[in-house]
Amino acid sequence: MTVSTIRRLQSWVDETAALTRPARVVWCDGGEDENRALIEGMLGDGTLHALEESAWPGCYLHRSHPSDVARTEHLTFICSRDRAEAGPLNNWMAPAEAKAKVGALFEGSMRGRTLYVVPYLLGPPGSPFSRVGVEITDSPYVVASMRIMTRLGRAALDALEGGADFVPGLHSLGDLDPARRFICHFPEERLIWSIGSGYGGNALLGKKCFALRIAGVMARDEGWLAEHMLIIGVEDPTGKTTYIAAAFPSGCGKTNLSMLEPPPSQEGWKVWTVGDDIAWLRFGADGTLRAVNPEAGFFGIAPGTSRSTNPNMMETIRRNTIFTNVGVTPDRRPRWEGDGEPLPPRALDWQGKECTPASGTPLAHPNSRFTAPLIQCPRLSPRWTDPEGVPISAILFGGRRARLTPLVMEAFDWRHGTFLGASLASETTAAATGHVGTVRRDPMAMLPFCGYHMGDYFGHWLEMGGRSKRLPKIFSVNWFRKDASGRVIWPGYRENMRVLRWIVERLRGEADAVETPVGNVPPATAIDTSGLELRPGALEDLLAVSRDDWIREHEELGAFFEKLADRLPAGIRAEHDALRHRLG
Ligand code: OXD
Ligand code: MN
Repeated sequence: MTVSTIRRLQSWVDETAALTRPARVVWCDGGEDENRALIEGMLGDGTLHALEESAWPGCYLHRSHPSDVARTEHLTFICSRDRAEAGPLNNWMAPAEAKAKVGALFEGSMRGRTLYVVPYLLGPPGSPFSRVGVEITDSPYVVASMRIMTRLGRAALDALEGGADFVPGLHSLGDLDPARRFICHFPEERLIWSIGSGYGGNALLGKKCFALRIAGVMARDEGWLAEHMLIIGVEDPTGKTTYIAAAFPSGCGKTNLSMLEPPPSQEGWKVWTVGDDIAWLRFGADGTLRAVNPEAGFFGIAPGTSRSTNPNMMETIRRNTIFTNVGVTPDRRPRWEGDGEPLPPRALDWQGKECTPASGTPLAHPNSRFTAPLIQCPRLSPRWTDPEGVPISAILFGGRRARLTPLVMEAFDWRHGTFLGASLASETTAAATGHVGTVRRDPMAMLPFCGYHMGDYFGHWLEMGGRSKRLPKIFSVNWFRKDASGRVIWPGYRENMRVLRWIVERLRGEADAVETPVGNVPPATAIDTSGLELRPGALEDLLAVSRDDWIREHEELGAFFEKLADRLPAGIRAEHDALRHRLG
C-alpha cells in the first residue's frame, strides 16, 4: 500500500468513527476466525438463526425489517456536481445537500455498535479489470454477506499494496426507517454513502453501488463497460465453448440462465457459469471483448428456485449460505414458494410468524434471497477467475414482455444492437419496491444502475463499437411471451438451451434467419423442439412480428427517447427512424 493510500484510508476511518461514534472499530481480514466470531455474535443477538446443521451445514436464516426487503430506487441518488450529468432517469441531489442531510443522519449512528472496516476486491486477483473497495459498515450481516459476495481481506490488501486505489463506501443501518433511508453516489469523488437499509442491493456496497453505478462512471472515463449482465460459457458436443453475456432486468431469470442445465434432448451441450448478475467488459489486445465477473458470490431470488428450475443452484446453496426472508420449518429447514415440495403443514413465515397452507399469506417474501459462494456452483466455469476475462461472442438483451418481442432475434449490427438494448422494457418484479407487473422501460437492464446520464451511456456504447473489428453479435430474447388466453407460451428455464443453441449456431454461420423490420428472426424450423411438448403453431406465435404492435412500440419508444432530449445520440435516433421506415 502506498503511504498516501494508507493515510487516506486511515484518515477516512478516523473521520468516520468521529462522525458515527461506534463503541469499537474492527478491521476485517476475511479469515475463518473472524467469520466464526461474527456468526456467533449474530446467533446470540437474533440477527441470524441456525438452520438444520446436517442437511444445511454452515447455513443461516436472517429476517430483515419488514419495511426493508428490496432496493428502494426512489431513495437512491446520483449526487453529481451538475444535475444534468445524472440525467432525467436518476434521482439527483446536490453533493453539498447530500453531505449535509445524510451526514446529519450518520452523526452518532453507530453508537453502541461495532464499526467494521471491510476491504474487498472486485474481479479476479491480479487482473487489469479488478478494483478495490473499502466498505465501512455497522452491520455484521453485511460483513458476512460481503465475505461471500466479494474477495474480502487479503486479496484487496494485496492489490492496495501493489499500488491500487480504492473506492470508499460508508454504510450504516441507522434506524432502518425508510424516512431516513438514502443511498447516495458521488460519481466525481468515487464515493458511496448508504444509510437506513440492511438490504443487499442497498447495503452490500460492492454490488450495485460500486460494481455498476460508480464502476459505470469509471468505465465511461476509461473506455470499458460495467453492465448488469450474466456471463456463461456454452459448450457444444465437440467441446468448443462460446461465451455469452446477457442483460435482463432484475427478477427475469438471469441467475437461472447463468446455471442452465440442458434438457436430455440437447445431449452434449453444457452451460458453464462465470457470473449471474454483473459483467465488466473491455477489449483485449486481440480486439475481442473480454468479460470478468467482479463478484465472488450469488445473491439470488429464492422463490421459484427448485430442483427442476435450477438444480445447480439447489446444489450451490446447500452449504455456507445465508438465507434472507425465507420461511423455516419446525425442524429448521429453509422453505419458499416454488421450491418443488408441498407447502409444509406448519412453518414460520419470513417474518417469523406461524403460517400454514391455509393462512393465505406467503411463506417466503417474494424477494427473499440466498447469498452463496460462487465456488460451490457445480457448473462453475474453470475460467471464472481468468485475469484476462473470457472472450464474449454474443450479447443478449432480454425482458419480460407478454407481447411484441420474439423469442429470439439477431441485431443487424452493433449500432442496431445498441438500439435494441436501449429499447429494452420489462414487466416489473418484486426485486424493487413499487408496482409489480407494469411495463417499464429499462434500457440495457440498467435503469436503476446507470450512474450518469442515460443518453451519454448509449453514446458510450456506440463509441465502444468503434474500437474493434471483432465485435460480438447482439441478440434480443424474450422467454415470457403469452398467448391470447394469457398463458406463457415458452417453457423457459432449461429449455432456453434451444435458443442458446440457435445463437451459437448463428454465430458460426450455421443457422437460418429471416430478415424482418425489427431484426433477424429464426424460422420456426430453426429451433430444435425435439422432446418438447408445444401446441401446434406455438413456435410461430413466439417468433411472430406484429407490425401494429411494433408501430405502437416505435411511438412509445419515441416518447421515452424524448426524455433524453439533446443527449440522445444521433446513432440511436437514426436507428429509431430506420425502424419506422422498415415498418413501412
Ligand atoms: C439484484 C437486482 O439483486 O438486480 O441483482 O435487484
Ligand atoms: Mn441484478
